[in-house]
Amino acid sequence: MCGNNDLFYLGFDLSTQQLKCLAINESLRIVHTETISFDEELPQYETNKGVYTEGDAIQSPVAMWLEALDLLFSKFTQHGFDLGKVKAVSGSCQQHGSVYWTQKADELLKGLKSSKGSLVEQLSPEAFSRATAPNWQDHSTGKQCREFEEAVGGPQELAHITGSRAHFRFTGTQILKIAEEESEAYAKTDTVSLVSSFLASVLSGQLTSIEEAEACGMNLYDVSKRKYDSKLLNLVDDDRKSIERKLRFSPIHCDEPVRLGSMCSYFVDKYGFSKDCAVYPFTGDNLATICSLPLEKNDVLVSLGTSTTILLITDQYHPSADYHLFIHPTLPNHYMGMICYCNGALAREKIRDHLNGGPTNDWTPFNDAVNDTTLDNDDEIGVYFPLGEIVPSVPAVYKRAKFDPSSGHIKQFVDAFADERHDAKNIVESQALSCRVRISPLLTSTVPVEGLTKDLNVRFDYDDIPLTEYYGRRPRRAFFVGGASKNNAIVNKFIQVLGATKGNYRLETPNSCALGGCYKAIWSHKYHEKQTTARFDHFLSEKFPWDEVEHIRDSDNASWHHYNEKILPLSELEASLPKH
Ligand code: XUL
Repeated sequence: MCGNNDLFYLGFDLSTQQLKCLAINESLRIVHTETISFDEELPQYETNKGVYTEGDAIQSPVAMWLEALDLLFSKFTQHGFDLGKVKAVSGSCQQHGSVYWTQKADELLKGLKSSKGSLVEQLSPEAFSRATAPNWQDHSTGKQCREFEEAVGGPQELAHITGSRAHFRFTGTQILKIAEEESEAYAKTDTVSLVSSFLASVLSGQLTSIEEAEACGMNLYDVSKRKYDSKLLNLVDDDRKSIERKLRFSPIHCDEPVRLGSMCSYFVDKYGFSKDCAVYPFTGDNLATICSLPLEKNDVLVSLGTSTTILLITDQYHPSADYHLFIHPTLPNHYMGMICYCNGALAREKIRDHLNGGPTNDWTPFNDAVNDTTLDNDDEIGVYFPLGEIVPSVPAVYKRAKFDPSSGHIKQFVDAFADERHDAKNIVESQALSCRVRISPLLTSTVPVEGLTKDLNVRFDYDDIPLTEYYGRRPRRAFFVGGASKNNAIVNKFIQVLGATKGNYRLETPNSCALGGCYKAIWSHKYHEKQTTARFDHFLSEKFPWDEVEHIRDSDNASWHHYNEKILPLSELEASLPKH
């Protein structure tokens, strides 16, 4: 089962502040890691945290990424790692960013030679019509976002087509802005890559198309029809053929691994790669994260960081303007749902500090309140959004209410509960419950619902579905990551509310993006070479280093049922909030 542990697979992670690369062996163990930190190791680009910020516009220099790549491979060889034993590479890149190539690019890529100088010397500036790539933190496309949504009838309609409503960072709105404001650069652009297809192009020495899962981060791709939407393309460019050509027509579908080519001779000659080393499509960082675990349909990954992010695997295309759906990068007919909340750790910390009488890092009083089963909050519901929230889409607001537990309807709004310990318990409950109700429509694993007395429709955002649906749908497994996943009080509450039927796990994920890239590389290669016929999740599950994952505990049914009672009141409370 271990195979030949002298053969390696590389997974890159080109993120905002650094380029990282991991090598794994056939047992999926990490055998080598190298990282280039942009600000520190390439100071000549004068980036701050990897980017240039000018008002709302945030960009990264493309030449810096090329230099980082050369530097990275030099480190591998300096440290004695034999790149000649690498069988295949894939990877993860920051999503949404775009690289603009000139007509000369393909020829320059195909002509890359180690004898002709470094990557940056051979490609920059001639290969690029813009020296920089818009970064996912860019906020400068408000006008273009409105145009996108108006073109198709509104945010929900755009989400229906492309998997997401319009977002500043999504590539379609970024390209439109460049077409409008930098007509010369746009006219000189022959090909637009995402960061992921840019890196795959450099490594394989030819322009490659965009990977399909990544194309779902552009607001341009019709997810159901699996092709770019003509109306949206026309919005970007009156000459639809021209933008189609720039995007290299169709993305690379994710149904089966597609071998893009071999590592180009530049890397073979300079760093000793084998000329057979295969390059497989790169994907986005969140998409790579789900590939770092053997996640199956109905599994959820809960990231309890500064913000709370949920990634889940679903076969339901049930889009919403409040979250994102992407085609799954390795499982055919599946999607990745991504729900991002603004108010995660920060909102909890504010209550922690109130309880402590000032800012300290002591979570004891907060955790005690969350764990306190004698603290009766069975008729209380509260939302705590010190920052404007994405889900639901509302401005910053705190609101508390008392409800009638027998009917579920709100009786009165209150300024405060009995004391602030109630806020500690209520914030964790309502954060977890918000996750639970938003993932329900995307789940297909159901449990029998007993003793249901109310069967009415309950609305959250764009979903108006029977309460029974919320009662019956439960995730399969829940994986907790991020800073607050180490806090047992918070995690246990999430476990109670989410009610995963096949267990709850906790893990550290310092490398999840690059590791997802490694796993994608090894599985793609073995599948392509007919050494396995297993689907990605099964292949990974069999070989997965489970010893690195902590099984926390199973969910208990009683707690899960208990939170059924708070679904209707939460929906009523959210309906009462001011809108953006
Ligand atoms: C996702 C997103 C970020 C970047 C970070 O939509 O914008 O997660 O991909 O690198």
